Amino acid sequence: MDHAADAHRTDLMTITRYVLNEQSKHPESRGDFTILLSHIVLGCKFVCTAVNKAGLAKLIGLAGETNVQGEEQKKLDVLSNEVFIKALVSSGRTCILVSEEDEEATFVEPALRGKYCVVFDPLDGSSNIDCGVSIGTIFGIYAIKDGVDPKIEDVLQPGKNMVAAGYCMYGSSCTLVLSTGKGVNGFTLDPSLGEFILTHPDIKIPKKGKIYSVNEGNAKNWDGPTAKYVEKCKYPQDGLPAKSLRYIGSMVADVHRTLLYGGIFLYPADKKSPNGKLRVLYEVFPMSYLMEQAGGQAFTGKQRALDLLPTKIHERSPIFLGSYDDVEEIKALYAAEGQK
Ligand code: FDP
Repeated sequence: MDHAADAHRTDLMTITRYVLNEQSKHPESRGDFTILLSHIVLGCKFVCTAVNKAGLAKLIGLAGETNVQGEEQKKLDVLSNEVFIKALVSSGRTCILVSEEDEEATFVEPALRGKYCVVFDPLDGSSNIDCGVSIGTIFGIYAIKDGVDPKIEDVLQPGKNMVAAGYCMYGSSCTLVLSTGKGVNGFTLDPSLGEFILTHPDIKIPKKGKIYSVNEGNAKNWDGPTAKYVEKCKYPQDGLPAKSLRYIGSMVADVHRTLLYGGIFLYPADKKSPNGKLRVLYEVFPMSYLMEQAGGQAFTGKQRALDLLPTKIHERSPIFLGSYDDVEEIKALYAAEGQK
C-alpha cells in the first residue's frame, strides 16, 4: 500500500484550513477576514448548486427586468445577487457592497457592520447561461479603518489597495481562485465533501503565452495599437509561430485559461465603446490583482490597471491582461503610438 499517496489523499487542505493557517501567522488578527471568506465561499457553493440545477429547475430564462447596464437580467443573476448580498451582510464583517446588479451601493446597517467593502459581479458571463458555458462570480475586497464611518470613497479606490480578490468558476468543476496579496491559489469544490480543496497551489502564469483572447467581431472599430497587436499574433514577423485564438466570451473562463496556460486576454476600447466594456471595480480590478499576483501584468492602454482611480462604481475600462511578456508587447505599441 502506498501510504504516502494515501496520506496525500486524506490530509486535505480545505480553503478554511488554508485561511486559518494564514491567519495564525498574524497573532493580532481577530479572524474577521476568515469569517468574511467563509460567507463568500457559502455564496459560491449556493450559486454553484443553482447553476448546476438551472436546467432542471427552469431557472434559466429572462426574469423580465433589465439591470443598471441595460442588459437583460436572467433569473440566475437575480438569485445569485440575492445570495451574495445576504451572505455578505449576515457575515457581520462588511460595511459597503457594490454589485454589478445594483445601481447603488448597499450600505450595511450599523448593527451588522464590519470593516470590509466587497465589490462583486455575482454571475459574470450571464449571456452564456442558456448554453451551459462556464460562468462565474468575481469579487474584490477593500478594508476601511476600524471605527470609521464608511463612505462611497472607500470603494472608489485604486485596485492596488484591495486586500484580496478572487473568482469562482462554475464549469466542468467549481474552482475558486483567491489571492490575499501573497500569490494566487486555486481550490476545487469536492461535491461529496462540500469543501473547496487546494488543488492549484501558488499559481504562476507562464512568462509568455501562445494564446490571444479577444472578441474579433469588434475589429473594425479598434484603435491602431490593438489592431497591430492582433495582427502580430496572427502574422508574427519575428519567425515565431502564430498564436492561437481562444475566446469563450465569459470573462471568468477566459481569464482562468489565461492564468493557467498563459497568453493574453484583451477587451480593448473601440470607436463604439471608448471605455471598453468591462467594469473597473468588479471585473478589471480583481482580475488584474490576480494576474499581478501570479507574475503577469494588467494594462489599460494608458496605465497599470491597478493604479486607476475610479470615479463611479459602475465605471468601465479597456483591459489587456495576462503573461508578462505579452502585455509588455502591447504596452510598447501604445507607447509608440503616444510618441507619434
Ligand atoms: P456577459 O456580457 O455575457 O455578461 O462583462 C460581461 C461579459 O459577459 C464578460 O464576462 C465577457 O468577457 C464579456 O462580457 C463578453 O463580451 P462580448 O460579448 O462583447 O465579447
